[in-house]
Amino acid sequence: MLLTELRDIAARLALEAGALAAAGRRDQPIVAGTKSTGTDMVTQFDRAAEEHIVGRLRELRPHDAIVGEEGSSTIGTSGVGWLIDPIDGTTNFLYDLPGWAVSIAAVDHHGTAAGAVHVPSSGELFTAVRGEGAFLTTDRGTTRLRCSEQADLATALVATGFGYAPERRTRQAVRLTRLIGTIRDIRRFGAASVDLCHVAAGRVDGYFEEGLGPWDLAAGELIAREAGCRSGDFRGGAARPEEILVAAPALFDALATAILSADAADS
Ligand code: LIP
Repeated sequence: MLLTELRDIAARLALEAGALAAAGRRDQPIVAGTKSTGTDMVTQFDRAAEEHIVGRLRELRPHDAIVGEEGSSTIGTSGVGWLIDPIDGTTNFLYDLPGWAVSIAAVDHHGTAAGAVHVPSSGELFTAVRGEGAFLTTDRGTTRLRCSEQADLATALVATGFGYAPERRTRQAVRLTRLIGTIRDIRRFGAASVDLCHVAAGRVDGYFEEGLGPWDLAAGELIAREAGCRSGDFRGGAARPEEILVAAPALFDALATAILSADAADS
């Protein structure tokens, strides 16, 4: 199976699931529940979108493993697995705000092989294949993504997000009060996969967050790397759901140091 075929499947299913969720949000009353905390939301459309994606993957790739945010878990035998966030940015979706996305990544024994992030509110489809670049497709065509060349922390625009647990969110906000004076400004869009695509597109110069799920970052982190961004944790290690920093290469070390310094000021 060529990696480009995995990308095409991810893209097709992200578009299908995005259309399904958007139509449901428009035409039906929303039924919301909670997961890890009282603000960690899930709707019937999160579940419906995941069920759609899983069903289609079983048709197209019956021997692959599948892990979805809303509980799907299938062991595979093919060496290929899928990480699904059927609606990333569920709070945005619940409040009928733009900026929620469908994020689908294919992984193999080398890591993330291909990924797609679809933002229904903008019609944008971000895709990447390992080693073959990252692209943005809209109704105006397809363009190659390149991250920014920002090297100056003081004029860097940085995206971030906050956890669902109030204590963690408070600690993250306190750190931000120490960081925000050292950068241009922050943006909090509400969906990690979209934040990562914004870095890939050079719309923000960096993004960092902690406490994500593997499905939040798998596709977007590949897209960002394939767009030339540097990816890691705050201390020189590899990016992981617990701690991710993605930024313009010339900015990465200064931003990582600033984040750690803001943390240290708290201890
Ligand atoms: C969201 C992440 C976002 C984070 C939110 C939430 P969900 O995922 O994409 O970056 O800040 O707190 O975790 O729960 O909407 O799929």
